Amino acid sequence: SNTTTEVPLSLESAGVALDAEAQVSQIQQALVNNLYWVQGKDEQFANAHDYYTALAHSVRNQLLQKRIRTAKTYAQERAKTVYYMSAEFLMGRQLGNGLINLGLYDTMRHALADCGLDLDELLEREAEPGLGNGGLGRLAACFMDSLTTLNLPAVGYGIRYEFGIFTQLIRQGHQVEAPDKWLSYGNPWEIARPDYRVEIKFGGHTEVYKKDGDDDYQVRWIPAQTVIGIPHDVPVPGYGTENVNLLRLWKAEAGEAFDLDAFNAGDYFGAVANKMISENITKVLYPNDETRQGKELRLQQQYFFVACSLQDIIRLHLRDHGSLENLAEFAAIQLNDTHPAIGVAELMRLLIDEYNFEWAAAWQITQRTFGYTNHTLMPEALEKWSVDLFGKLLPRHLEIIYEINHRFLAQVKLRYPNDPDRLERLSLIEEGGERRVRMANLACVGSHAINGVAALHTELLKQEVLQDFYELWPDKFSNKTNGITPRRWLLQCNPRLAQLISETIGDSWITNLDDLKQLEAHLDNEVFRHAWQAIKQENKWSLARYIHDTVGIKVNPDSMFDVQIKRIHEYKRQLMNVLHVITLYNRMVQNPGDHVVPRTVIFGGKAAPGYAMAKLVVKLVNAVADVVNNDPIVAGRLKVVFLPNYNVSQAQRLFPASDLSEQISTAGMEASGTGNMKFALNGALTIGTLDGANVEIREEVGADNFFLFGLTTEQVAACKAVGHNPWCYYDTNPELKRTLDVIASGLFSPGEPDLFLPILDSLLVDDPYMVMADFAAYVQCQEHVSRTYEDRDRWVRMAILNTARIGKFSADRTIADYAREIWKVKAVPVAGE
Ligand code: GPK
Repeated sequence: SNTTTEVPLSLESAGVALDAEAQVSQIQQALVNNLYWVQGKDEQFANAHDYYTALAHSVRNQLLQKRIRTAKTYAQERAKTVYYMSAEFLMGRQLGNGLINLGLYDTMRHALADCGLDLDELLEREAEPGLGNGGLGRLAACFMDSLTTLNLPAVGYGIRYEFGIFTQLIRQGHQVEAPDKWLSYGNPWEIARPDYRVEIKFGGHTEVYKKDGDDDYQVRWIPAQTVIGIPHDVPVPGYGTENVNLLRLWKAEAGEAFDLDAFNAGDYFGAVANKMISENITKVLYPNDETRQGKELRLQQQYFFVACSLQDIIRLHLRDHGSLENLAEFAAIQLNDTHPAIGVAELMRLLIDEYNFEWAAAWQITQRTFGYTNHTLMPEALEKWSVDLFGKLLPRHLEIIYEINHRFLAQVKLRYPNDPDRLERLSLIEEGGERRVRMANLACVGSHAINGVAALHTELLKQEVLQDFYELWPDKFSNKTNGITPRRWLLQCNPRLAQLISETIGDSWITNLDDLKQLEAHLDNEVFRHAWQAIKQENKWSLARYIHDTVGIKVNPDSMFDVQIKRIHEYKRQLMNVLHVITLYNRMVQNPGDHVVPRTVIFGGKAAPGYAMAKLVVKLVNAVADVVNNDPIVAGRLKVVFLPNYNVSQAQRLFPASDLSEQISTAGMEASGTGNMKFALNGALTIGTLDGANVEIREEVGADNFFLFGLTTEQVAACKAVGHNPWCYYDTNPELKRTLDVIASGLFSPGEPDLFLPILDSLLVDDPYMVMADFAAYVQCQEHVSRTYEDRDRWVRMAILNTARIGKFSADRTIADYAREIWKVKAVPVAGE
């Protein structure tokens, strides 16, 4: 073979149209060249991972080519750019997505098969980049896909965690966390850019000084330590476009200057040890979802990536526009929750201390540049940093926050002269006890736009969590209902269904999801319905195989696949789902001969390592599975599966194979949910409460095609107001009583009778998530679900209608709304070569 000929390592892109055969042989040549020249491997010794890497490099090369042309076009057009700042980007694997977006998927499959390689197997070699916890991080990833697909100039700024979300192991039914060494075989998708390094300060003190030739006093920050940020760029392709945007993730390294003293003093080891402290900043993702960690390192992470990103934005802006005066005309910075909210103070610091702006001018630029998205109503998730810690780490920012607060509260006082309580609530500083900086207040004051992520959530924000800000500035508020990318969440994860849809209505749905409505015209076509059902069945078979391979449980692919996959949280009520499973089991034990609709109840999700109650729920699911799956009375009519280590890759297997989507959070607690959208897009029916985006999903798909149950937000509030008494449900509902009694009996915890007492206590003492109150309605609704599933033709029709009517929840729609209403950015398509 001619492996040693030095030819370019990229695949031919567009340009001269190659015939299929020439394209295949060129792909093969590129792979062999990659193996040889990039990885130093002979074909003979190459394993599947080597081929994966070779393929990844080939795809990356093409993306880089497009990226370079994209950057040129954006600069030439002086385009306004979106900077999406997020502490998390849960991107999922890149290779399959890259191939699809480049339109190379099928060609590549054939080219590989030609050499005896299976594309699916190579795709499985890619490590999962788990740089996020759950919904918030995955939303950022879907947004990046849509931004590029819509040709909007955008950069995602975040953190290159060396360890992503932990790997979840299950040992004796308990969750055990293992470190996620996702970089151990290298990451072919990133390019380090040491040439764009920036320096970041921490700690120390501030001082007043006089600038040369200036009468005014200035403040300067004398840090105790500096850290270097190195950008790592990941190209983000869009579907069917030449544009390629960038995800720019920052890695912390030791500064060169600070250790010199130590070196000079002969303290070589001390200096190197210091280096490690700096590098800790981007070492690991905090695995808490919706709970704050008041840890110093977490604040360091937040400030680090935001400060790096702002320097980068300013460098680019000055390159193209010369002055920061017009920053807001060319830059829209979106804060994904409060994690990057320190950016408000940092931009003020940069403008005032480094670029000599007056306060008023700097403040105007800052407010016009930032937008803030809130993702939760849960009070324990609102970030607040101790003033002590803040001042120690960011002394200059604390001064600036005090000044922002001073001016802000003066303005509030004019508007509400005799309302000290309101002032106290609006203040950026929480008083009483340990004083704390309220990051949500900082984000609200520093942004021109504030949004929630579903209609209900935005309404509740306005009425509750951010009520005072809403009364002050109603025009700042808007709703932007979340969405998902149909490329990853249908085209890529469910190729069979995607093909059936495209054969039926054409493929415009891929970039215009509303076009799925055309499927409704085929509802009465029996051939179409059968094809639809057959695909779901095939997907279920393939999931059944995966379940058997991973946890050794044999499930019946003809049973209803009833699936709840999301982070484990009390408010998401996985517990209520388990209680339902136990109730079904009790019925089988009591009346073994009764007719039942077979179910496979599947759970997946990680519990935060410090969240004891969530971890106990994981154990309960596994314990119930042990009993139910091994009791001959059940006779295969009920199976319970806990799939360990739920992540994006696993999600891509689960959504296409699901019949029933569990969206059962306590009303008023789930800001939006996005898994709910992925299920419906793949033709699963939802059992759900009127919470988050469920409300809008039900509106879209029709009440007849959605299994609704449970208290509304108002009813939950009313119930709590009069004093919710969970005991009365226990006393009056014999099935519920029996279910709790069985847990208390120790059936699921042999040898450890008290193991689940905390769960029973929580249910019977205060039941803050209203599991007891909603239980009867949930069980009754589940019976309705079972009866409906028995009428398979009716079920399939409902499933098709769910897919057909889910178009609103495309992230393309969400992003178009942000672009028009908040960012004021326009598409800048890159011309083909
Ligand atoms: C909200 F506040 C948070 C958080 O810390 N992490 C997180 O994943 C989720 N979220 C909400 O819980 C979901 O309802 C929502 O769909 C998602 O953010 C995206 O907006």
